[in-house]
Amino acid sequence: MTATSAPHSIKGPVPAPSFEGAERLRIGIVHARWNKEVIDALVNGTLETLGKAGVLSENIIIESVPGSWELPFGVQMMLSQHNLDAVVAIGTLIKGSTMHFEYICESSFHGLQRVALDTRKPVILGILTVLTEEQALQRAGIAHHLDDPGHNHGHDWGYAAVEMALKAYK
Ligand code: DLZ
Repeated sequence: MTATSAPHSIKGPVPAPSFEGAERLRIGIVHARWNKEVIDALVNGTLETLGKAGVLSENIIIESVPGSWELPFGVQMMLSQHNLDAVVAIGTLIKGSTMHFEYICESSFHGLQRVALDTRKPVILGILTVLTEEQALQRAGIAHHLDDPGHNHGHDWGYAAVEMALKAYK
């Protein structure tokens, strides 16, 4: 390892051992439109692993909401209007100089969990909550100006959606 390369990390999930049956699944993505560059990378990362796991592109629907605050309602509406097996909610909250960040983080996290438990449908938490723009770029795998562009967390969310959708599939 050179002095500038990224240190070894043990964090992060391993994908489920099997995604058998994924071709039957219908998956939704609802994404916020704040911090678009990062959001685009995260949505693409999610789509990549949904495809790798075997979900058909015609069985994926994508909608957007203004910001992360609107994600719980957006997911609830999507679940009520479409027959879906899981939804990935994608947003990026970057801390500013006021308390806005803390309130939106807390409410959107609680809201998404509530929607999942109330509807009995898996809702995948795809919201980055970061302190700097740099951290957001790294967690979307697009910090190309660095030696290591980082890891696209959307990859983990796609796999998580398939795993949880298969668990809930009737
Ligand atoms: C207002 C706001 C702020 C300050 N920051 C973000 C952010 O970093 N990421 C995000 O997704 N949304 C942000 N928003 C917008 C709110 O989520 C919401 O869309 C507006 O307050 C309108 O309800």
